[in-house]
Amino acid sequence: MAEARIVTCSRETKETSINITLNLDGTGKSDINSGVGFFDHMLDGFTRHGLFDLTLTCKGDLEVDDHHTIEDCGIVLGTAIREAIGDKVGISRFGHFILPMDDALILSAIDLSGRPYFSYDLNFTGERCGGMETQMCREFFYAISYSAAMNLHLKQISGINDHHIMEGAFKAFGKALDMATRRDDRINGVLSTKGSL
Ligand SMILES: [Mn+2]
Repeated sequence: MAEARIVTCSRETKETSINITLNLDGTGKSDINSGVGFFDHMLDGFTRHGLFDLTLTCKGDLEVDDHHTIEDCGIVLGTAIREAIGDKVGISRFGHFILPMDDALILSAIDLSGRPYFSYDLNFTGERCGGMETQMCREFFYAISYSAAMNLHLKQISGINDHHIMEGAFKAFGKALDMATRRDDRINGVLSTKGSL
């Protein structure tokens, strides 16, 4: 039986106080309270479709705006992902998904390479979805990419409705991350010609 890949990460600043528990081998259960309802809805989709388990609480300075809350949740979730994948022995490393959600079609591709890279091509027409600024979608995934040290591409192939575009991106990311973090019995050691990642 392979060891459990469950980690808890906390981070406290003058702007936010965040606690996250992530299980890479979950069943899609989430208990999320960031203080931003729409962002909770996005993280719920990520968790459910990635088949992770995620508990997240954030007390952020929402009296300012949602920026610190969402960016810092990205930093802590990315850190949890990096810690949970650990030495990357026996995992698939690459993951991708093209997720349709009504009018939206979103591509997510991941390499858990240890080298952060971020490419983002989502285009929203409105400033907000519920209580979340659409600009914060980019900040969230950028924070994930550098704190998890992953290569992350997110691309909108089509889409009209902002809610569908953003939700499609979170679900596509969850599906791609699930694929990249899967253990494969055929892989001995770390899947790299260099021998480490
Ligand atoms: Mn929705």
